[in-house]
Amino acid sequence: MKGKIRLAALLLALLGLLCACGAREEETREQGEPSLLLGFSQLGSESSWRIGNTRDIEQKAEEYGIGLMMENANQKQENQIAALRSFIAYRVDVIAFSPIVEEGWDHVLKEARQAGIPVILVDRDIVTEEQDLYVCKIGADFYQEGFQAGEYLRRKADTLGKEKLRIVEITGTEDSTPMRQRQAGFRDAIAGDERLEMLESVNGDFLISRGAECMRYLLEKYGDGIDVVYSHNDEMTLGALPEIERAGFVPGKDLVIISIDGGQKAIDILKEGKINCIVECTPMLGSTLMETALALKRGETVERETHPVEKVFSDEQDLSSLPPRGY
Ligand code: GYE
Repeated sequence: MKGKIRLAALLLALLGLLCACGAREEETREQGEPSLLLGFSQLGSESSWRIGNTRDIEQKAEEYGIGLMMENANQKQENQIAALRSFIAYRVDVIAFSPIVEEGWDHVLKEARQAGIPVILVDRDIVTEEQDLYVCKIGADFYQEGFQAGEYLRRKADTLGKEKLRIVEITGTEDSTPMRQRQAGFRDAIAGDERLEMLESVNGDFLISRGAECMRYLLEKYGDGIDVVYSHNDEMTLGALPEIERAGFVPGKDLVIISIDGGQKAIDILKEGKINCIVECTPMLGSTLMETALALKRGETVERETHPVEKVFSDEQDLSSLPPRGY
């Protein structure tokens, strides 16, 4: 008798589970939007940009009524790949991720394609021969950011009336899209300008601590022979500034400081005159991500690339009325 009761209970539980799964498929929200489960692999928490990006995605998922499975990879590609595999196993409706580096994604993205789960690249890009491994990319035009940084420096050289400006570069994570493209854009913008000479490029991995280490190394090597610091993000700039002051130089005056991101802390320092130019890179990609995921769920086609509009803030402008940055 007991065996029969247990079997009946098991069958009931199984039936309930099947109904629930079926329910997730058919469940729709009041506005008639389909229910949607989004798996998002975030690469880490290395900067205020990244933390702002994570917060924005969480907030917008809530606003749009989208189920969000967020995994933080703590700067490790293998953790991102494991997260993507878990999203596939869970059969999420859409996968999105911010690839820490550009190479090494084909295998796991082929598994997502095999499972019929669309993939959205957020913030950064990948390099692949198979363009159908992802549906679209939402994020900044990093080449343009680098180009704008170079354009600013050419204007600054005019203002300073200098015949020679010697530049050091502190780059972001090796082989990441922002590192490769911010470097390329900057070099293309200054190419042919005899006044502007690249001394050396060192990798600071988008981290405050590494930005400080890089600046210490460069100051020990070049001393007062550095005229410009081009840093790929605010965190590394914030690490470099105290080292410049410790060496007896005034950032923003003895050395031109150019940064990228535009978080509140760096903007405040720009207003103080210790940074000369910040190229904006907004982390607020959540709304576009949610709208794109919902469009895919509805079976609509979406733009292949979506770039946010971004500004340049510098000592050429009156920044007193700049609203709070939110990251
Ligand atoms: O510039 C930096 C973050 O991928 C645009 O990554 C992002 C970059 C950003 O660590 O602060």
